[in-house]
Amino acid sequence: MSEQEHAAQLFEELHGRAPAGVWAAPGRVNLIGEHTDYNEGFVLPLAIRQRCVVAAAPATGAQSSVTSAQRPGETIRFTAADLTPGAVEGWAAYVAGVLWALREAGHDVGDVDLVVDSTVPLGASLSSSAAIECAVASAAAGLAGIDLDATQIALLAQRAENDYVGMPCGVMDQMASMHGKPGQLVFIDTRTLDVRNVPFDLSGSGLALLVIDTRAPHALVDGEYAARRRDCEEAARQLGVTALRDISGDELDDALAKLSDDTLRKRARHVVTEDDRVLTVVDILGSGADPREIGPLLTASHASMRDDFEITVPHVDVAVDAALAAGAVGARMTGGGFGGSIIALVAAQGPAGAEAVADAVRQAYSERGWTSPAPFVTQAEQGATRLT
Ligand code: GAF
Repeated sequence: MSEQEHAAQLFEELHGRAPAGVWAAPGRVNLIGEHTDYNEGFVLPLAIRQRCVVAAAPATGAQSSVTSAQRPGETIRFTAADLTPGAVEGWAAYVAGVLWALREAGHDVGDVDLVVDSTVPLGASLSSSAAIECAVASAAAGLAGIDLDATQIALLAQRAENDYVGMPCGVMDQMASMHGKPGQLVFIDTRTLDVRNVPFDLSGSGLALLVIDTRAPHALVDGEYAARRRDCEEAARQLGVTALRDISGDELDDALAKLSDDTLRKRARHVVTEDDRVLTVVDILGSGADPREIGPLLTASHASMRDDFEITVPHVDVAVDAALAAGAVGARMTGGGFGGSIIALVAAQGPAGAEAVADAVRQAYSERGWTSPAPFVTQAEQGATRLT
């Protein structure tokens, strides 16, 4: 049974009628450009196969209802018109937050019955939250007949996460989930919100993109994320620029000399060099050169996150080192940090292929007595869409 059939069936069981429609939005991996989005810089994510599916219909009762296929038996209810931040907590806050954000933006969204079913793993830095937000926003807008483009939905989803859930994320994850295309990266200028798709089909070059969910325990993620964001804003303030995006690689040394302490210097160096790496990767892939050429840039991005932005943890560093030692062309942590997943650009097959690299990481974890990681090969997939 397909995902949409599964979500629709569960909807029918719960509500005694068919849903009016089924929508889906995927998670993402970020190829490169980490913690650059809230610095108004550049990011280069791709949508992945794992996604959140939402079966939806206008509510028949006086309230909205939300049920997750991952938590059957638990239905959360609220009234859309009465929503305020904090009123709904836990996983359902991502859903309530989207309805709240739509209404705050002046859209006449009424109460809805929703069944959500997600294959995006939680806590793996693969944007399970953006997937549910974008799927619910697409469904709610679709049901109400509100015509919003992909970027408008991404911004509303981000608002839900910032102001309802309380996580001060940038806009990358929601934009990736909305704008993903099969075989294409989503190159985003987060200042202008211009989006350009960059071809990313590795099959012709004998390569694969391996994702390894380290399953490392996450701790203090939101607090550390907010702290990094504050450091970057303080560095920009001291440099007299709107955002670190405004410092070019050529100006970096002069800029670093003006900052008040080493922590701010390290944070700024990561962001400025990471923006440059994104642009170089876009040039390489856009020119049709061998994708292997991006490998060293991925690995340099990881070193920058480890040493300057200080957002990696031992599980992540061990996975990257083991992947490189096993012959990966490049490897880096992906996402916000402090755990989650790594990506490795690897040969599709052979002694340094995806299987061998995944095995090497499993072996490194087993030697340390750590929970076995969860590897999978991914490619660029379709962004949010209406399924039925
Ligand atoms: C998280 C955030 F949600 C994104 O906006 C981005 O900042 C990312 O961390 C780091 O690049 O996924």
